[in-house]
Amino acid sequence: MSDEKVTTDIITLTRHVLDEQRKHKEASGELTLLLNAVQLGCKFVATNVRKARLLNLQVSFKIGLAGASNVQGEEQKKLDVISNEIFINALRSSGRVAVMVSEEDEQAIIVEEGLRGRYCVVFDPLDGSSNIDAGVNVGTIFGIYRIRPDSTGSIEDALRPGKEMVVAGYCMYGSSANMVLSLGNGVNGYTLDNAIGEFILTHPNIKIPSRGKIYSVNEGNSMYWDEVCTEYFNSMKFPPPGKSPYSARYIGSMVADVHRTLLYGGIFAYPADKKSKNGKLRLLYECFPMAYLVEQAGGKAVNGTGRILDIVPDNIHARAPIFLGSKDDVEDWEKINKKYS
Ligand code: AHM
Ligand code: MG
Repeated sequence: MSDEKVTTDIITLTRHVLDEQRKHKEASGELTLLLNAVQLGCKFVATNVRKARLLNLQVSFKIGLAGASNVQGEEQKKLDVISNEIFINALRSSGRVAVMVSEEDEQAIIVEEGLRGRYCVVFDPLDGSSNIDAGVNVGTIFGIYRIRPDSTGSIEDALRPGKEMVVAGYCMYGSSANMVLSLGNGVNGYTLDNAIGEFILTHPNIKIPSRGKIYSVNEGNSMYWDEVCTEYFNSMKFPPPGKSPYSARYIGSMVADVHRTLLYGGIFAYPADKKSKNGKLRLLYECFPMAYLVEQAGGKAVNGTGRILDIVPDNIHARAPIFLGSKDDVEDWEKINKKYS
């Protein structure tokens, strides 16, 4: 035997969720089974993202191009299409899901009767996939509602404010796969240990700093901004004497930009502007889960008129402007917004 110490008592995501549920409420095990399906989906997508990246280094075609053929001359499916199929299959076969809403599908998916459970899952299977060829981190974003007591599963179960979600999370596929999850009592981060195929608790109780030093927005849109955004982001770049300006960081992949914001603080924004009247990001499976995580970590997430999580979506692919991150930074934006409204 070598002298290397082996940790024999690790906290896996499943163990942690069961422990937390026991502390806070009755654990029925239903949600744990559903989360196992989510974990399976994330592990499977992580493997495919890694494979596709490797393939991209080996051959000269772009992995993001549908219709390109691989070395065997077979048709390549786009990675976001594959990821969507992976999630739909994992969720459906768990027997715990009644309704699914995916960014990739125009219509909500109602699970057939024999397999139908009591949850509604909204997800973006592979967000940020447009810049995947550059090796940028991408991720899966998801939110889970319990279906309404009188429902057997319909689109109405998804058209509810984000504050009614019972779980929100994302998995970021980078040098490792990182799952960040909230069941409504704080936020925890888990890292996939490829050797044993389990997510291990590595970032317990994530708290977002109350003020950060970073702003994150697509400044290429600044010619379309209104006076609120112009004044706010100028105030970060040209602070009063004695204060340092903020740093700019914008990856263009929401999971990566929000992950950094959760860990380091600051503000991430995708505002409405003259070109995109409702912003770009989708409420159900982009804004809601991220707003939920940020609030659970002690931060704020607003859209311009109020809290993101209070919005009642009028369609499953509705968009909303979003400003999220450190409490003080978001409140500074709200102050300027109030001045102009
Ligand atoms: P997608 O769902 O088509 O991948 O688009 C969402 C992505 C987010 O990850 C990111 O925050 C945003 O689009 C970036 O948009 P832009 O390139 O306009 O700055
Ligand atoms: Mg997306």
